[in-house]
Amino acid sequence: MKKQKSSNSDRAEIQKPSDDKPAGGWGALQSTTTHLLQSKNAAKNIKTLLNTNQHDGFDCPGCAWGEEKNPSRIRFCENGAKAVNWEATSKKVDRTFFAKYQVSWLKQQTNYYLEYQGRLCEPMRYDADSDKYLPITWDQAYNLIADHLHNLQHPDQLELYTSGRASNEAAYLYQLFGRMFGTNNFPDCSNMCHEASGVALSSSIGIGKGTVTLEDFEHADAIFVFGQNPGTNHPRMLDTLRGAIKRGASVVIFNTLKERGLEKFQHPQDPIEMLSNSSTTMNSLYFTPHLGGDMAIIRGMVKALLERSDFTPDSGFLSEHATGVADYLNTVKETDWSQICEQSGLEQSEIETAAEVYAKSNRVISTWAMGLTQHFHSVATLHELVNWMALNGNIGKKGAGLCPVRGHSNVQGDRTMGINERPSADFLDSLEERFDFDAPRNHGHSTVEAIEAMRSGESKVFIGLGGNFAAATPDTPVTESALANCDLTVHISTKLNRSHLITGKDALILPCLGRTDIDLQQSGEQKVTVEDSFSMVHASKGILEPLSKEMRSEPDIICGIAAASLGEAKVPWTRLAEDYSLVRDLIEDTVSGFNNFNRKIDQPGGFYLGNSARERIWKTASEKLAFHTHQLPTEIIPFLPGSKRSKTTLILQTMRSHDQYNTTIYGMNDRYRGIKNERKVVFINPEDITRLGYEADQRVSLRALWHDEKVREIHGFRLVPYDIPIGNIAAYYPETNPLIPLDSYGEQSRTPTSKSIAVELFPYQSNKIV
Ligand SMILES: Nc1nc2c(c(=O)[nH]1)N[C@H]1C(S)=C(S)[C@@H](COP(=O)(O)OP(=O)(O)OC[C@H]3O[C@@H](n4cnc5c(=O)[nH]c(N)nc54)[C@H](O)[C@@H]3O)O[C@H]1N2
Ligand SMILES: Nc1nc2c(c(=O)[nH]1)N[C@H]1C(S)=C(S)[C@@H](COP(=O)(O)OP(=O)(O)OC[C@H]3O[C@@H](n4cnc5c(=O)[nH]c(N)nc54)[C@H](O)[C@@H]3O)O[C@H]1N2
Ligand SMILES: [Mo]
Repeated sequence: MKKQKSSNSDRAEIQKPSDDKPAGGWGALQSTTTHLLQSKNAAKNIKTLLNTNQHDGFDCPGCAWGEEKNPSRIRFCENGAKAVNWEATSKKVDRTFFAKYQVSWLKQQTNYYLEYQGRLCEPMRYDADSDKYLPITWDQAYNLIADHLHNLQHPDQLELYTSGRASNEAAYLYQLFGRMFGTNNFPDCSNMCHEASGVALSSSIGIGKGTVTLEDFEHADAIFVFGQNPGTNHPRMLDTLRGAIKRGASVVIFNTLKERGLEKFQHPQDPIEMLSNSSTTMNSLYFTPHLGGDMAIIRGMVKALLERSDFTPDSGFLSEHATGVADYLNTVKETDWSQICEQSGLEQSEIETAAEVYAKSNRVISTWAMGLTQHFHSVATLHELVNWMALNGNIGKKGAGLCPVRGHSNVQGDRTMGINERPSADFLDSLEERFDFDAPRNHGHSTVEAIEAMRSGESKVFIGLGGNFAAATPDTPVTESALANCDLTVHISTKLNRSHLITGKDALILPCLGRTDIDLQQSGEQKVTVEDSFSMVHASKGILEPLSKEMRSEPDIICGIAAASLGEAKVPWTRLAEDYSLVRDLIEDTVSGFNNFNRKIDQPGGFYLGNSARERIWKTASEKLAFHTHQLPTEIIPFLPGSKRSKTTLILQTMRSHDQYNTTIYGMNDRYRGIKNERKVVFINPEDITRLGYEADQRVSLRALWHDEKVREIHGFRLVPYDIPIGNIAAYYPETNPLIPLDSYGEQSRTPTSKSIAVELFPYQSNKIV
């Protein structure tokens, strides 16, 4: 029974952070110090931090934001420090650890507990009889994998997952191994992340990457930031935005939540701001639309622009470079303001104000992240965004352009290296020519398709190059049973996580070196390379002595698996593992933009890969920038029968706290949102709490609403009154992943709709499993 609620509105006060401090600043410094000291490895870790993102140091595993040119600056942020610290622990998960615990016991522990136990130190194989992981030698592990692969009826029964921390060298070897084995099954984290950006940008501008460089931010008149939370997820971006604001540029934010980093920011490396305890106000305009409302906002801005007497589209640019413009503008004219306002949740006047900033700015940059990419209509939204930006020629012009802000530090590089279930024919041609084999030409599986294939028994072996597949993917029980259905699961990992506990009939954990570790091979200490959000490729070299001699590098492990399974006749795997510069030679031979690769990575800051759209060369079918025209979606959540919708239906977004890195939980606080020592919270408008008959702080259960009859529920979440639009709620991932149906994914992108989940609340009964 729901509690009848009287007007107890004093309790339903909106959650305020415990202090009103700006993002960054003293709070960040204090938090960095705490994390350093807690790591029990302070001296080592301070040395490590000073080497983050420095020439001859390692690339920060935190995020994919680019590096400023000024070499004297310290180049880490609070959350980068947490990521580095987490990896550089002195705690070991070795055979003694595994001898103590059964897998069924470990399964009961939290994600935080599992990773906190330390670094994986030696290869382990699951033993079903004792329900424990037992040590195995590397050679035995490679041979076991080779045996399983030889037993497959078809190469497409193998799934090769990649998480975006893998270096270019590791990713290149991995895809080469998979394709020589005969499959394009390369599901990756990108399928759950910026896939919609890749799909939309490729079809609009002919390349699936952002067109700006970091320097463009110094010349922009206006920066529009859609659906991202840089204060937590890309803290170094705040520094860039702050610089723009200080020189008078406008920053316009669209975010369903008022994120503190986007409101106020104190720079931890600016002595004046720190001493005077002042901060920079981070935006000129801040709008809080409904989840999934951004396409309507952009449509509204274009409509407002067309209605302004002082704005005319850049007809020179459009006639020379674009197709489909008239169709699109007609559709905009036909779209009613009422639909735009209802869907976006913004007033017409608000959208007009935002459009005015665009009209008055010669150079506009747009940035975005998961708030745009994890919806049903994400590809359509990003097409709309490109159309709007192109209207004034804001692509391929200094100080202007498109900036999808990538997540994992090398997720963009992994795609460049061929981690792609739909590789281009050109890329396969060049592999075939260089290595003399027939590459598979059929499309492989994306993440959702891989889960479906393992679930049905069609795929039998899963190998994960990093990541935490079981926790990061949707419909958790379904994914877990899909993994458990495999004949063999293999995880190449730095830390123990949930995926290792969801074992196939046979299961291996292969411990690898991380970014911070020294990688010593036959030819000496190795470096690897990565590509940031701005297509800058640079080297990364670890500086810490590895915790165990039994850890191997990712390239070494991949070469070991490949040599055991394929032999060395066509590719000298063992030689490649001894000297990564040879891998870079192969990359140079087969991937465009990497001429003189080995030489170019020696220059400080690395080198720019280039971007055709930035040069106004459009590699689309029409060789023009293609305007794609879509109707606004009729529903933010389609496929939900009318009978399942009611006034109690809420739309849930799942997002990151300040103390997590995807499925890695560093701590239980979310400082900027005022949450302490807990993660099971639901951010909700106080009016919704009252309307639905609950009280602030009450614990509730959440049930997903979907077209099938499957029960998807999670229990025991505390209602936190928050400044969030009515009808919209927010909670943390991965605790919420059981609510996302496997077949709830974006049109064309197949990205799970992590920011658009229809749910209803129901009273929590404490006997429910939490
Ligand atoms: N410290 C840290 N850094 C990280 C990560 C991490 O977990 N921790 N993860 C990395 C990865 S892989 C990624 S992909 C990025 C993720 O970076 P973000 O995309 O910033 O991550 P989320 O936490 O998912 O935040 C989504 C933001 O979009 C807003 N939002 C959600 N839906 C909508 C919408 O429909 N419209 C609008 N306008 N806003 C919306 C939310 O309120 C929230 O502020 O960060 C990377 N960096
Ligand atoms: N509900 C919901 N689900 C989401 C999202 C969301 O916003 N909401 N976001 C999605 C997004 S954007 C992404 S990118 C995915 C992330 O999905 P993944 O990339 O699969 O997950 P991570 O949590 O980043 O992976 C963490 C694990 O990687 C391993 N690891 C860390 N460093 C290294 C390394 O250097 N090498 C190797 N081999 N292993 C390493 C560690 O064992 C650690 O446990 O999740 C997606 N899932
Ligand atoms: Mo991501």
